[in-house]
Amino acid sequence: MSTQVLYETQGEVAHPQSGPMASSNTGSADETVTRKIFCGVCEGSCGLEATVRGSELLSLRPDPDHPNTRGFACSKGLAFGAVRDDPDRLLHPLKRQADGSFARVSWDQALDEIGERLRAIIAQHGTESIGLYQGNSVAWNFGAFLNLFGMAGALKTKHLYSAASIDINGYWVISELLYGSNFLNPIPDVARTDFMLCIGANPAVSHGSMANIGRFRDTMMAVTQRGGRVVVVDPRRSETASLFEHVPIRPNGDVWLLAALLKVIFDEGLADLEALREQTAGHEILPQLLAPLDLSAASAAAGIPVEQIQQLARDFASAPSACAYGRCGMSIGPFASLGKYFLDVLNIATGNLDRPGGWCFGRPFIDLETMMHRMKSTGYDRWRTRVDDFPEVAGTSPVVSIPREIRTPGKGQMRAMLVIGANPASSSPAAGELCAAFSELDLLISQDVYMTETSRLAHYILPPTVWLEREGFPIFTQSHAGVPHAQWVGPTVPPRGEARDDAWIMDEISRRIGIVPADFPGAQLLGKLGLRASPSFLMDVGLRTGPEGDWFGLRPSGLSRKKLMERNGAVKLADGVPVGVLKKRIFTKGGKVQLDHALIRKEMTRMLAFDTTVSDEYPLSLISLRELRSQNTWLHNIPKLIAGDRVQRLRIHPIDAARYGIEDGDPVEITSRDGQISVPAARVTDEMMPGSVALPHGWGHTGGWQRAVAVGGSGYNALTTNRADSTDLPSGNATVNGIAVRVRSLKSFEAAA
Ligand SMILES: Nc1nc2c(c(=O)[nH]1)N[C@H]1C(S)=C(S)[C@@H](COP(=O)(O)OP(=O)(O)OC[C@H]3O[C@@H](n4cnc5c(=O)[nH]c(N)nc54)[C@H](O)[C@@H]3O)O[C@H]1N2
Ligand SMILES: Nc1nc2c(c(=O)[nH]1)N[C@H]1C(S)=C(S)[C@@H](COP(=O)(O)OP(=O)(O)OC[C@H]3O[C@@H](n4cnc5c(=O)[nH]c(N)nc54)[C@H](O)[C@@H]3O)O[C@H]1N2
Ligand code: SF4
Ligand SMILES: [Mo]
Repeated sequence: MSTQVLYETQGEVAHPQSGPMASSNTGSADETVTRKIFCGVCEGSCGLEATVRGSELLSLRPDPDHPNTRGFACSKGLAFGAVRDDPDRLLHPLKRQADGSFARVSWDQALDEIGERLRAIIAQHGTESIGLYQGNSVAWNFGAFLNLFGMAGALKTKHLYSAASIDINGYWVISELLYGSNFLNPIPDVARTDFMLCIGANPAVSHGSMANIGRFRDTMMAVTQRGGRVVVVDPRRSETASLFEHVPIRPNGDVWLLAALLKVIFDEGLADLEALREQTAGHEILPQLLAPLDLSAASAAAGIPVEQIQQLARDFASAPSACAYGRCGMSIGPFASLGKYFLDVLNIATGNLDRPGGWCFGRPFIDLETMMHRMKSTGYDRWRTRVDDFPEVAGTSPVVSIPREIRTPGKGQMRAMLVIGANPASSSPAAGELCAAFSELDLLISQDVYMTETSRLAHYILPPTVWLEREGFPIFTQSHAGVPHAQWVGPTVPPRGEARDDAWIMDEISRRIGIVPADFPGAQLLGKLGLRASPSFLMDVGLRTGPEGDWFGLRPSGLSRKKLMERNGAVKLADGVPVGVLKKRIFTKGGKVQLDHALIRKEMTRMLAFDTTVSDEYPLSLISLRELRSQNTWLHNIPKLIAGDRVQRLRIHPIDAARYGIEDGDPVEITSRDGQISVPAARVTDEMMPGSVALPHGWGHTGGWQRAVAVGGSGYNALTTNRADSTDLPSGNATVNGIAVRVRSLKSFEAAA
């Protein structure tokens, strides 16, 4: 039966075989046009100006008129043309041959064969044997995002995995408990705050995560310029910490610090009880929860003197406005969920929730939080995973479980996996074990721009468009923008080669296994009748019937996809984040933040019993480090981004370097309980807190990205574990931070060789 698409998507019309280029963003062959777009590499979502002639991208520059980023963009976004035009980019579907090499095949052949193999697996083992893996890049492709959750829903598989479970699952859990939705996450109102406490985040390099504060670094600088304070808590004097007051902390000590700050606040009567009564339910739990905490034990675990913790608590509580913000440094350790709970409680208990300069809810232009809540696509612990008994988080299972889900026989054993825009062979814990398990699957498919450490293991590699080549709106960051705005753009340039939108690829695979990649009531039935709603149709309806929408003409000043796509640039919705919207935004009983949960009490007990002593065998604590010109495991193939003497370096304090016989520049061996790697060079620097060492993740490439392979290095995640009991238990989020290691110099071995 031929299928009718209710509404044309740019993604679909942009494919050469399925119609002419009908995009408002693409110029004709000889015309030079400049389009205002946004970058789809990281959560900065920076406004860019692209100059295009035909299919040629002439330049990318920061957009000075973008309401949020106001003329800022980083080297990665500006260099992205080189990714689009990378000679190593995959431009045709590839199929693995018997000898392990890959051969080019047509889309029809790849998709038909994949369909056939999936149907056979489903016939034998059921749809619950099919796995899906969502990588970071899916967060910049609304069509892929919707189709992915749609496919998982239609297949009724629990094998939906997300890179979020090596990143932010703890945040999803706490947001569900406190505010009633995984995806309703307050952001720091940096632009108006008097005091910013920045814990385990390095926005001067990362440009922010779960907080899309345009010109993040400058906005933080402005806090101190107007007489406020910024305190950065980090084991390393990071690029951000070096600009402000720095409080060094032992890796994974944050949960102790945050609990201790709250204890001081309650013990000294500094809590805003009125705010707690007005905005929350169950706040009585807090003093009880904190009673057994011993400040000196917390101080030892965090490596911060008691007096300093007390002073910080008093200063934060007495600031006219304050926000505590935390990111990766406190979300990829063993108490990520409890730490995030305390972070939010610190904001709430000091009267800073939903107040100017505090911890605020953003203003998305498409209210996805409400849409997803209504469709019940958010939640926590509605079911448990088969092997490890992890609670589900937003419909996903944690990546740590993948090898066990592949290897444990029984109903629901995973047999096939579609990996979309992820490189788990490098980014996931115990990466070596994951690769071995992947090779045991009946079918592994990878949608990736490159032949990466992961896609080279696949039976089929399917080449996606990059963000410059497809329609988009900032689906993931629109709720987190410091300056709320709306933007929706068509493809800037046509796809290279045979690259296709990830969403299209998923849709084609879905068709071949007889499902509609949609998870709303009636979607499968409508699909059988030949009706499929495209992601852009669904999102447009969401926009038009939402708070900023045009209500199909009833509110002429409102927004629609068409209006936004016709406009060259983003629309500013407000000067800053809204305040006083708590009751309107949250989904919990009585519009109150729910603070009392059995889970939190249990986690507190676990934390108090946790062994924080340093082992003699593995005396150092390894943390991850992000660099300006990397993006997790990719972008190392771009000459401009890898220029200079860039190699993977282990940072170590001079005291530790002397103790372990390491000199600046030495190659080093790093050993953990779970693995051993060597990295090209040490950087001896007092920016590290003694006892901790830092290493960028996502290096040590194999596969077809030749320059990336040539720069060497090793995968950080050979040192990490996927043991279920090593995770942040409530969320199953992997612990890849604060890994106990020992190090030694390899210089003498090199010299001898
Ligand atoms: N240039 C660049 N930008 C990126 C990325 C990238 O790879 N490169 N990745 C993107 C992604 S996926 C994300 S999630 C965001 C992350 O955004 P951020 O979290 O802001 O970035 P990180 O560099 O991971 O910052 C974590 C900081 O925590 C510190 N830290 C490590 N361990 C601890 C600890 O136990 N406690 C405390 N308090 N601090 C600790 C580290 O030293 C580091 O400075 O960045 C995004 N932006
Ligand atoms: N040790 C350690 N491990 C970590 C972290 C850490 O700090 N330390 N950080 C964690 C974090 S925060 C994250 S978010 C994860 C990231 O985990 P992943 O998502 O697995 O890693 P990325 O490197 O972001 O992978 C992106 C992949 O998508 C491909 N790609 C780019 N654009 C597109 C596209 O449009 N479509 C498709 N189909 N593919 C595309 C790239 O080529 C690349 O292979 O890693 C986690 N792992
Ligand atoms: S900060 Fe992120 S979004 Fe902004 S230009 Fe750089 S890579 Fe792109
Ligand atoms: Mo991330």
